[in-house]
Amino acid sequence: SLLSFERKYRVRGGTLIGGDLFDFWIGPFYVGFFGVVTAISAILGTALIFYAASQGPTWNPWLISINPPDISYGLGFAPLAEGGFWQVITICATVAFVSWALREVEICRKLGMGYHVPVAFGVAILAYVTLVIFRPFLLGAWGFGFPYGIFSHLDWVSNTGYQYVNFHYNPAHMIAVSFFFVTTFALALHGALILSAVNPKKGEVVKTPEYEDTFFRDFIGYSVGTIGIHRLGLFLALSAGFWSAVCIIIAGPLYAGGWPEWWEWWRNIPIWS
Ligand code: BCL
Ligand code: UQ2
Repeated sequence: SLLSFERKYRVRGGTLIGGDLFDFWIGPFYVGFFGVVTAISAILGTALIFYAASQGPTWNPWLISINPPDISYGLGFAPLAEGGFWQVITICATVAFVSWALREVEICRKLGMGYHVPVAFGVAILAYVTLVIFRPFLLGAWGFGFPYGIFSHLDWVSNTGYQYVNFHYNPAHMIAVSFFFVTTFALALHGALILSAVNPKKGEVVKTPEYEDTFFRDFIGYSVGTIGIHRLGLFLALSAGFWSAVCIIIAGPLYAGGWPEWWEWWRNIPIWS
């Protein structure tokens, strides 16, 4: 059912395509052209996952795996049972993710808001298409994509990592991992600070944002500010996803050796060599 304030935000317009045709809600959900596209591609993709699984050797959820084609198929289409399912599922997933982002754009436009949410989701989509489309394309075979399975994708990450000897030495992987860690640090600081201000002793009133600023000025001489922490958090999180995409796109297409040896140039700098 509709919350009291929702009615006035259910505004017409802002659609990118389809005009008024899909400009309606089903219960709490905005539909839109891209809602229809997402629904069709997500349902089709999910159905194909179940059908492909039914053709496989197991129903054990940990072991089900829908694999990309053999490398020998290159960038061509493979028969359904030999990686074709993976190819069609990848198309369905990409269409579903992109149309989900565009549906977010339409909702932003209706509400006159910034595009921060779809931009942020766009970075997650970038990481995904880098793994299953851009990198396999640059390497010349869809077979370089990761398999859709719980254990099998873990095996893929491990095998792909060891193919470059020690993936921890991949400089972009270092940056991505560091951004993931700093993101959790920043969110822990922020969550803790907010809760500390809004959970006063019994009988006391909630503390204002000035208290939050003052805490950090007393503590480390600097406060990033209440809007600043949200800008910082978004930057850190998007950087984590962005550098993840970079770390995998360079592994193979740009540099095929082991990552530990990549650092030779650094070890050979005259200052310390
Ligand atoms: Mg590593 C990648 C961390 C050790 C090999 N590694 C990553 C990165 C991340 C990371 C930086 C994965 C996140 C990512 O891409 O997000 N690795 C990491 C850490 C360690 C580590 C912290 C550690 O040791 C402490 N890695 C190692 C070891 C190697 C190794 C040394 C193996 C031996 N690592 C690799 C390889 C890869 C990584 C190989 C990668 O390929 C991967 C990477 O960078 O990929 C880009 C990005 C986010 C996504 C891709 C998610 C996209 C989501 C989509 C758009 C939406 C999904 C919707 C969903 C289907 C809907 C469901 C509906 C719900 C049910 C409602
Ligand atoms: C802050 C602030 C908030 C916050 C946090 C800080 C009042 C409610 C967490 C403190 C954050 C700083 C100093 C940045 C730390 C830097 C990194 C890279 C983690 O000042 O303003 O708003 O939530």
